[in-house]
Amino acid sequence: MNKIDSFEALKHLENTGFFIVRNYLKETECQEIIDEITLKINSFSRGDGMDFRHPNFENESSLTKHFLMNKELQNICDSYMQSPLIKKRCQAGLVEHHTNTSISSGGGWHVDKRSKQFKAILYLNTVDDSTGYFCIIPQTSKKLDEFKTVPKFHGDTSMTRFETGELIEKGIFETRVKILGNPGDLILVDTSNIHRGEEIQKGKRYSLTNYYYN
Ligand SMILES: O=C(O)CCC(=O)C(=O)O
Ligand SMILES: [Fe+2]
Repeated sequence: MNKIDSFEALKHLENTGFFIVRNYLKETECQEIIDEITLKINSFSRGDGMDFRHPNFENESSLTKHFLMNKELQNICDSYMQSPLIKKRCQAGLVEHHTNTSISSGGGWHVDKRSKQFKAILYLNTVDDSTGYFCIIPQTSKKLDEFKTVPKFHGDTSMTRFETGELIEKGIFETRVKILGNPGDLILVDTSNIHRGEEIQKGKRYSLTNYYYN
């Protein structure tokens, strides 16, 4: 398991909105977690992108619990957020390709919140250009007011969803960073930057996501 250079991580989070830690978890451990997800898949529900999600997988898997309770990640979260943690949970996700259906993790360009939000996303299998990679437009959190938002559903006032067309028109779509990776690669991210899970073109993507609520 690789240790995180927290100075670098905090600097990158501040400057770009994300930081990648390669090879954070062993591939054998990732496979164990995939096996646990596979066993429990009937208790998962569909997310916004028609992906499968379990909101509290730490209750089903000790390796997942260990990932959620990781002190190193918590310390980076504390330093970055500069506000006390209220609760945390670990979501397990499976994005699976189906012909003629658009499936992604999260469904389209969005921010989770319009204010700082720290998350840690762990890829459990190989994520290439066609397996629903995480994608982020760096340095967007401080200029959200420049973009119009679209409601997620009738009456939605969260102002968290954006249209691809507008991101292209305003010239920031081109600056997006596609995060591909191997099993065990970890993404630390401030999800108040515009991001999405890309639509999956083939195969499956398994991941764990730590949610930290401050
Ligand atoms: O898992 C991903 O690639 C991103 C998911 C996401 O943005 C979300 O669930 O808010
Ligand atoms: Fe998100």
